[in-house]
Amino acid sequence: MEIPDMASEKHPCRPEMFDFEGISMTTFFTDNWEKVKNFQSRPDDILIATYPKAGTTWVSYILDLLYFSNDDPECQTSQPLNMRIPFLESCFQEFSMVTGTEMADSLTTTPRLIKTHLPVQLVPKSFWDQNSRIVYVARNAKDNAVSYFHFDRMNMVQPEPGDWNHFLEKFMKGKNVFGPWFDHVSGWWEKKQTYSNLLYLFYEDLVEDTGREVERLCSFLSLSTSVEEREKITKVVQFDIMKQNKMINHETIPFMDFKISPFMRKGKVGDWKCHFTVAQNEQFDEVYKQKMNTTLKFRTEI
Ligand code: PPS
Repeated sequence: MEIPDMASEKHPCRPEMFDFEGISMTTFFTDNWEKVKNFQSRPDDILIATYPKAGTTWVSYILDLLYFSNDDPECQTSQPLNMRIPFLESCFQEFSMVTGTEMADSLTTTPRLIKTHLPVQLVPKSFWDQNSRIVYVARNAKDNAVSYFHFDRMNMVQPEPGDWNHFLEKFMKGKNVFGPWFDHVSGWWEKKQTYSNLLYLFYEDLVEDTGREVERLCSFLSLSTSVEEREKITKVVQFDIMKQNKMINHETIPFMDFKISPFMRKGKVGDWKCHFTVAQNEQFDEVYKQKMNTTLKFRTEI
């Protein structure tokens, strides 16, 4: 099957958004919904859950290395990460890609690492029933919004973002694919209070001290990875090295246009300062105060 060339800024195939269970979605994440909803998790599965652009790929790669670098180093240099870690709700069949559920069902690894951007209330029930382990990664709203804006510019299967001001308005209203950032990060934070198999990580902590966060992951997952191995992993998951790694940097994905923006773009905390005007920042802070009535605290600079 021929893969359509999606690398054009004004591509007619950019999807419409619609309301799905109270969340803005595109058909790429709802077309396979019955199978997603009824997905059978296993007790040893590890679900990597994030709002888009919060550090999914980073933590996915760290987990992949922690579990599989000794068993199958060849796989890591020959198979893109997105072929090894299924994106549960994804359904890009028109690009000859198997659905996330099919890929997860056919995974032979133990554990299975599975990625999702679903808000907590839409996660398939079996993950809770099986008491699967979950790693959630959250990123401060301002940097998350900037990263999402550039992603929507370069990813032709995302809705057209418009200009930065338009996108930011949409972000504040929670009208992005996978819904409001505010509800996503706080919904998962609330869940953590009652579900002990959930580790809640912050992108800013990963940038500040990657090695410490790798150690935190090992401790949560009861992994006895040696200090040497952890140090090795910490080195290869640094931004500049990951950016050069074709198996990780998403270069193999047909609908992303790297001429517009790379997937591994800046990898910084505080890049929002290069995008927000003073007025936008004040308005954003006001909206943030209204929507974030929670104990959850983020750092917008480190
Ligand atoms: S996605 O599409 O939702 O899976 O994207 P996701 O992987 O969650 O987020 C992409 C952003 O994470 C940055 N990133 C990193 N930053 C620092 N260090 C490392 N190693 C790293 N790996 C990925 C990536 O650059 C995107 O952020 P921005 O701000 O756009 O650069």
